[in-house]
Amino acid sequence: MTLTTVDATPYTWPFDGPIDPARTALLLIDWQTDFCGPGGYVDQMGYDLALTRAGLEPTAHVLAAARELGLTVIHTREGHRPDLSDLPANKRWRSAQVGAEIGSAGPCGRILVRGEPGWEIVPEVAPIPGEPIVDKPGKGAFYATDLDLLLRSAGITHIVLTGITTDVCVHTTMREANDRGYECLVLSDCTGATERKHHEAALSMVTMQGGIFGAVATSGQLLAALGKQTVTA
Ligand code: C5J
Repeated sequence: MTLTTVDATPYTWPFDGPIDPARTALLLIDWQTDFCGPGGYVDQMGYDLALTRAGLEPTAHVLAAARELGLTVIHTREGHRPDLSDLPANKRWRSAQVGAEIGSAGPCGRILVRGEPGWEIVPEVAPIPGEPIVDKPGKGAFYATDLDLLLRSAGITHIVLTGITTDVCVHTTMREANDRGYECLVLSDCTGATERKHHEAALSMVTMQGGIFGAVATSGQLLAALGKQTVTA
């Protein structure tokens, strides 16, 4: 199987030649019930779940291809210790202002608390044995976690990002990865935000200044580069 480059924006990704599965990781960021399931954190705040769920199906196709080709697959989860000792006071306070206080009881258990039903990754893109799950207390997946160590130990230099939400945890993680020298690609239809305009703005920001944080492509464009057929609904 010959892998090629991705017809991405604003440049053909990656910058240094065809995709190398041995050096490329697929990152699945915070596909948790709290962010895309009924009764979770985002639902409790009153946002339209269709927006955060939109990327699930394309992500499942990309995940299947990545597993088949042997890419490193890493999942992340945002959440806090049950005693909330890793929850900054301002984060808690702000969540209370919008009616979904982190740590309080909701339909899916305590909001954004590790071990609760709402904190689990949804079945459509659930991890399988052997795929690391990185638990993070913040928005960026590199902060206060061993993600960088996992990636470097596996020889990863390139990262494909999927997940929710585009403008918060995906964007923060992409910026963190870019600063660490990883060559990043975000998949536009494998992400989603609580507001469409924020999703679009976040993707647009990636492409400014020649790809300030990396590049943007669709799942179809990535799958074509991986020699896989695009699945149309
Ligand atoms: C948010 C996230 N939006 N996973 N978290 O609070 O993007």
